[in-house]
Amino acid sequence: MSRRQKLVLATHNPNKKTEMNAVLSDLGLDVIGLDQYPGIEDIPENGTTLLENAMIKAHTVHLKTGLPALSDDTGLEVDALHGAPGVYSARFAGEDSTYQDNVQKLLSLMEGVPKLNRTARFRTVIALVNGDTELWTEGIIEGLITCEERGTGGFGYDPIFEENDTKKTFSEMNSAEKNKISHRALALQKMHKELLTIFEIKGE
Ligand code: ITT
Repeated sequence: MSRRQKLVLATHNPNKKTEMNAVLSDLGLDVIGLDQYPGIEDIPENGTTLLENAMIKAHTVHLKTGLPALSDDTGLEVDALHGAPGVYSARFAGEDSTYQDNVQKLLSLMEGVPKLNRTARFRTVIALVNGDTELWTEGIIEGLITCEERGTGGFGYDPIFEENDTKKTFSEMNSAEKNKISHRALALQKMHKELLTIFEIKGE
């Protein structure tokens, strides 16, 4: 049996889980997914901010597992749409919408919008809940909404988000490239430092 300290990732999204694991792998923790807790079904995200939703997910999973729980809530904020879809990114095109439905809805709302006004950002809030400990970090990356999908990697809105420095969409990057600079990676890098202290992990 593993004697490593356990950390449970409070997400049902397998893409997020893979990206979170990539940044956390060097901590030496036993990182567990919700697949090991089939009793925990979709958690209602009825908050009005990313932070509220991240806290709801981390608290729910901590309560049900008794383990330190790490959650992620992410939104794409498009300036021409006054910050939409934001906290509603997962269900932008409706309650059961697919990634493709959401991408198509966004592209059609942005039809005719000039490049100058296609600015957008991904924002991720990562929350950790364990007993009395409750903390969160944020990561933001700026870019533009493209006029059509580009690339094959990633998930969600990745094919239509062109990152400012590289001019590549997240779907045109391989996973190592995305995991170095993404909103999620930035939030996780900050959380990584907190985890070192909380779990009393000795750095090199
Ligand atoms: P959990 O709540 O179980 O973690 P979720 O997919 O419902 O998973 P969110 O509530 O945070 O996650 O929804 C955010 C949506 O934003 C998600 O469904 C994707 O469409 C999109 N998204 C999140 N991270 C993304 C990323 O790194 N690249 C592209 N799109 C992303």
